[in-house]
Amino acid sequence: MLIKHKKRSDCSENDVTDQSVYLNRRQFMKVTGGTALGLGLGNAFAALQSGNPLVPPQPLEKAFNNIAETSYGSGETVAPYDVATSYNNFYEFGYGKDDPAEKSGSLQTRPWTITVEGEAEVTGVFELDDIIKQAALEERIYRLRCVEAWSMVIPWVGIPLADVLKKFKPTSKAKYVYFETLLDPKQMPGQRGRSIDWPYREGLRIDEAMNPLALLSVGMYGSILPNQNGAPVRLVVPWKYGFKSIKSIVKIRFVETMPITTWNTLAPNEYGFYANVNPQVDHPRWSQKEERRLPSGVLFPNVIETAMFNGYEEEVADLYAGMDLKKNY
Ligand SMILES: Nc1nc2c(c(=O)[nH]1)N[C@H]1C(S)=C(S)[C@@H](COP(=O)(O)O)O[C@H]1N2
Ligand SMILES: [Mo]
Repeated sequence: MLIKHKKRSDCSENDVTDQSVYLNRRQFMKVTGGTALGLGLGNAFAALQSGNPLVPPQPLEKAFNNIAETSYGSGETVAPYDVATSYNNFYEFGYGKDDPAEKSGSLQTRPWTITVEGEAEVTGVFELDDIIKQAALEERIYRLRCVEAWSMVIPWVGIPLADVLKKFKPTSKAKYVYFETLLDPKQMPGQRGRSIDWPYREGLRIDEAMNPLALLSVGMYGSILPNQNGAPVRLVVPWKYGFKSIKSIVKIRFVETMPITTWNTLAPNEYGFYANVNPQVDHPRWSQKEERRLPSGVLFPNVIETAMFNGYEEEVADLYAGMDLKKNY
């Protein structure tokens, strides 16, 4: 436990800062054409924030057609594509922020099946592409707030999780939904280490999973998910800390009792099952009152206040009515 614990903190405090400086520098040089001081810093920052490095480089394998736009996130400044795809947490490929982009290239994401088990009428093994074909894809621009106190805004493409789960007809005993990532140390070098009891596991209470905000994402920036972002299918639960948004899902199990989840098991006093974004409940080793909104670095720290439920209070507060959120963190 202590060893695992230490790795998490290494990554969250030292590495994060160095990497963000590096990213910011790259973005900065791009915007200013290499003459960083040619523009006032304020102008460069404005260009960075409003500029156009938002689109994935084309062609990016196959892009989706017929994605319904929704109003979620209009008015947000979306992270540049190369920030969202080069600063990642995906421990199956290593603990560094750049490991997922560097080491996930060989992950085979097609064909891909999801096994559905447990308290549901419809169970079995399903082709991901069949699930996608039957669904209406939507674009949802969401804030992603990592428990490590950085955040970014990402335009996801996906299916409301409720639409997918309802197809399996969960029974009245299905009080929670449990998710598992692929277990394959051959493709996922980080799984050759044992500091985490692989596969990565996550879960939601059934009413949380059915909330309209919860998304089963199969793409971002109008294209399929890059491997480092959890291809070919991941959760996005924007009112919770990022670790709830499990990547590369191969199993969905409807269960009656609260399932075992990876970070909660590793350090229960630091990472709760609920993991709702909450500026009033600090992590034992750092404050959760603020976050670095990426792109961010030494010149542009871009530190903002963290909002309750990551700003989605109106949509989700009802789920927790009467619960002590300091205890059920
Ligand atoms: N399977 C798996 N899913 C995961 C993780 C992981 O290490 N393994 N990291 C989580 C964490 S801590 C965060 S912040 C988000 C990061 O998503 P992103 O890299 O697409 O921004 O993925 C989450 N999902
Ligand atoms: Mo995270």
